[in-house]
Amino acid sequence: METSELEQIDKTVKGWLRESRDNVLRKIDTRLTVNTKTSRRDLVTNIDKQNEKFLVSKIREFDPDAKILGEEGFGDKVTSSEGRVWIIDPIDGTMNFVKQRNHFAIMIALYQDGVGELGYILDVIGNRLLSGGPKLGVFDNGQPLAPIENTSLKDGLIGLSGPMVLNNDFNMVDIAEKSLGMRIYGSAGIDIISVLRGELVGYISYLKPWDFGAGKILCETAGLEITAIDGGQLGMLSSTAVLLATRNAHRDVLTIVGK
Ligand code: 2AM
Ligand code: CA
Ligand code: CA
Ligand code: CA
Repeated sequence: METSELEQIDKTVKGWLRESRDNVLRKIDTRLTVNTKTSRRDLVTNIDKQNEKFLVSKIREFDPDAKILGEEGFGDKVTSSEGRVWIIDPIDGTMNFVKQRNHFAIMIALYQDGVGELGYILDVIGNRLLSGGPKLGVFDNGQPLAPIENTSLKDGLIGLSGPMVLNNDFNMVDIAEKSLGMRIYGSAGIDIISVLRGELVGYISYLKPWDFGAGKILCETAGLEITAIDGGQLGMLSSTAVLLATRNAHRDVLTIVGK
């Protein structure tokens, strides 16, 4: 896609995100309908569903030929990365949303033939939007993102997933011990924003395409490494343990994992 076209799309998506945030904030103090999915820790609320429906309808109207992959299933069954594919996570960090009404994100990504074009992660309560892509650059609330220092694992905080630490998957306890400290935020979007802003040196979690779709585009553009935890390539439709980090911390983690 051409830069001028991407700039036009970028303005449009930011409008959807403003509206989407307003919708969520308007209902944040109402009683939520909460349902479980695969386990008692895997939740979906009426707001997740409403927000996905809202974003799907905006995308359909704007880009009727594209495919849409949404976590809650209001998009399409997407089995190939061909063509234009929009990926939506309407509320990332649903457990935080339910228990804290804070520390959750709305995420949107646009891929063309498997190549990331635009990514958006909005920290709803913090009102912070990380946005952009390879042709536009990365922006933090509209300002060019500050350069990210290539910090090593031993000199930084690492964002981890609770279940991975509890099970010590991939030597997660060693990884935490080698760092200056671990943080478990419970939202991939909030973790990825923190890595982009240099507050964390990396983030590791089992993720689905809607969890890392936007983050992959922003991280790659910002010069961070993002791969599967064995160092293998991360396709846009992968569901796997994901490692994103500065170059140095990425290397440090792979060494501990044994790759
Ligand atoms: P979600 O809130 O959109 O489901 C911590 O739970 C992070 O991992 C969140 O970003 C969450 O996204 C994501 N995640 C991925 N798979 C999950 C699962 N099976 N249960 C809970 N969270 C999951
Ligand atoms: Ca979910
Ligand atoms: Ca998610
Ligand atoms: Ca979600």
